[in-house]
Amino acid sequence: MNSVKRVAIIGAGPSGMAALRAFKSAEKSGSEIPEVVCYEKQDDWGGQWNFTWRTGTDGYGEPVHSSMYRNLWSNGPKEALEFAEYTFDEHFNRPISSYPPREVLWDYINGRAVQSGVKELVRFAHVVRRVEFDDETEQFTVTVDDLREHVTSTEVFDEVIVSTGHFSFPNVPDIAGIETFPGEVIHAHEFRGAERFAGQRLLLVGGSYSAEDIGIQSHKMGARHVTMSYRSRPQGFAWPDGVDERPQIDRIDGGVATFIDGSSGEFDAIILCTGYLHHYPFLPEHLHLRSPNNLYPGGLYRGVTWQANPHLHYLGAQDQWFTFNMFDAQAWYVRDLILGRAQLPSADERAAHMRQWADRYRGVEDDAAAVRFQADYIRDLIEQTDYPMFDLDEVVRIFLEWKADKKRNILTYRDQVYPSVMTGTMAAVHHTRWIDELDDSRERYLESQPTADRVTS
Ligand code: FAD
Ligand code: NA7
Repeated sequence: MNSVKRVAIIGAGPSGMAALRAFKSAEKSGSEIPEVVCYEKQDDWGGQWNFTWRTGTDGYGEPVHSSMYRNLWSNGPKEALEFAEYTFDEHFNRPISSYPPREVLWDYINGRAVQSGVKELVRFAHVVRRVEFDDETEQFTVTVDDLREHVTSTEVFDEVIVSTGHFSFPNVPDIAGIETFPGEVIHAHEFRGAERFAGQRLLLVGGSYSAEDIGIQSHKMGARHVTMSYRSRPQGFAWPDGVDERPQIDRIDGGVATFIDGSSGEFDAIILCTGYLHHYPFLPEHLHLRSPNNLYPGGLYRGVTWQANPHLHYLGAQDQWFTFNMFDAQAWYVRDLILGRAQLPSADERAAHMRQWADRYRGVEDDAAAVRFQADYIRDLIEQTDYPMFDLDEVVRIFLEWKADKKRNILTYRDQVYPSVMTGTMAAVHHTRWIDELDDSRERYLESQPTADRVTS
């Protein structure tokens, strides 16, 4: 019998890549590491950042994973997501702006993973179909389809890390009368670019990041009018002319939507920006996380380890203020549990720890408290491992400045710059304002960028 522990990582997006890097870094520092296999259903890594023009199904007939669109620029400052042990300075060798476009962030994630030499651990175009746990052997059987060779195989693992993300399976509510709408109805998951909505009256359903960003992207690309319909509370930004917010839709009759305040409007297209489902079709119900999109999903000790079966771990399952460096903090901790460097407390102790954090989360009342909650959560993780601690309070400060910049002007916040928490380097002011830039490519972005003082809105 094979005595080396085997670990399966499912998904090679930023979270899975963080797990790969975590194991490599332990190996580099002289630790013996388990046999690690990462299954990725796409041909390349990067998860959401691996852009595809496709919608619906991919070239293998699998559900398209990424919800990103061509013109996406980071929606938060890069200084808040920077890896503590692979900085933007190290990757780009010069200051870049605070809100890079998608391709540039992919380049950064890819750069670190390539530097770690972990590509050979990933089986690309391999989709995980089923994960089962045997209570007697305390091992998982993982069933995988090789999408290129059309071969199904099963392998046995001691630990499974689920890093398949939770912004891929659309939450699609029914809306009274929507079947009578003559125009196009899509979910944000299928939105790839706003050019085709130029001249149109758009109705976006939802009041969070997707509605906000698809709304202003569409405005930038010449939509005639954008209305966003919120369920709980308006986003409350100072929207430019041609963009407004209304409460929830009461009903739709043909091209006309009526809102619950009695107002109505005529629209050409509807985009449902109504969020995503935690959906893990390869997991049986007893291992399957079910949660709304929030900062402390139930059932996960320290936000990562499945309480009912601590050989199963989830990375990146939270709603995300922090992203890449939070995935690192989680990955380093899970790695240390698996290596035995960190001790897993008893089930009762874990439950008490989860209760304490869940109670605290219930007390979170506004965005500032939410950011602090996630910062403290990350601090708690990093304190358990050798991941470099960084100034989380400074990241919180940057997040709050970002929020204030957005309030001041939703169209110029991406022109602002912040200092790196890791290196102190001040970001460069981008050569072109976000609202004027129509070429989002890496090449265009990296054209010479003068460093200048902070842009004022
Ligand atoms: P994902 O990136 O979703 O990666 C999961 C991986 O798992 C994918 O590669 C997928 O192919 C693979 N996979 C799924 N199922 C299987 C299976 N059964 N078998 C094998 N492989 C599988 N974050 C930011 O920091 N800044 C932003 O500006 C930002 N913008 C965003 C915009 C959109 C539209 C969305 C949806 C998200 C955005 N995010 C942003 C958050 C984003 O979720 C994270 O940055 C990050 O991509 C999450 O990484 P992940 O690895 O957890 O999941
Ligand atoms: P979010 O942040 O989960 O938000 C989903 C939004 O959809 C939120 O405003 C919800 O309203 C709204 N929603 C959900 N169901 C309905 C129904 N039935 N009717 C009306 N509105 C509804 O998802 P996003 O896509 O915006 O963002 C996800 C990630 O993608 C994020 O991390 C970004 O980085 C990009 P609520 O406020 O709950 O009342």
